[in-house]
Amino acid sequence: PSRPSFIAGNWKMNPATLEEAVTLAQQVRDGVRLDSPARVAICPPSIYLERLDRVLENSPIGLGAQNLYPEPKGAYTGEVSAAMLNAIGCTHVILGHSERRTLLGETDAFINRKLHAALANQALLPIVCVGETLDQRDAGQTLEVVKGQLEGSLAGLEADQAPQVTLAYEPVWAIGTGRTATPEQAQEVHAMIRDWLAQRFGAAIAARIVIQYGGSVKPDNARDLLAQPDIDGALVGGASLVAEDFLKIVEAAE
Ligand code: G2H
Repeated sequence: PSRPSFIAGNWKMNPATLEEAVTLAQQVRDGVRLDSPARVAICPPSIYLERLDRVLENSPIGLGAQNLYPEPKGAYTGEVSAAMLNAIGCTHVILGHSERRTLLGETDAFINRKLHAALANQALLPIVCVGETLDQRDAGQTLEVVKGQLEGSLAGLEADQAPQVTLAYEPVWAIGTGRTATPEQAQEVHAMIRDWLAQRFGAAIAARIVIQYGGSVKPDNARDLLAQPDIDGALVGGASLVAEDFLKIVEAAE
């Protein structure tokens, strides 16, 4: 398929100090080949973004935030807008991560507002996360849950905007648990997501949309996951905090 591989590091609330964050970003920057066919981004805590934008200057590595607030400015204590992220050099933003859905009560409707805020701000490319819990999988509801999340979080998205969106399928039961979906389990859901996208936007557009897998991606399982026809990249949590591991996952995508 004519889709680039895209590996993004979701640093979550790590590392603990700015100094460590700078070192990690430098190691990633220096380790990714300039001519790498894979797209690469790191998504550090928002407080580190401005500093790390300087580290990544003149490198092909994207800089992503982990969240935004869908209004341009105003009385939203603790929040940050799409334009603010853009102004300090962000190229990407993760939206609707399951940790935010669970710990902070984010709904598909709220994620959808964030999606439109990111896209209205031309240069901020959203990574929209979806995925089922273990109870939902065991109850045979995986496909219906993921479809519901796609419908809600991508509501109102126009076909011409759709290729700017990256989707990340992250089964909640595989996140940070060391329990990865098998390549076949992941591929099954990725194929369903691609079908849904084809029905919604047409097959040609669906074929261009990058779908990442996330959930305990490590150097030793990345290659098999990425070999699946509809797995176009990875959203990497824990392993993105060790430059050597993250770079091995990037290599697996090349
Ligand atoms: C899933 C993933 C990154 P981890 O949340 O978004 O984290 O690789 O640690 O499971």
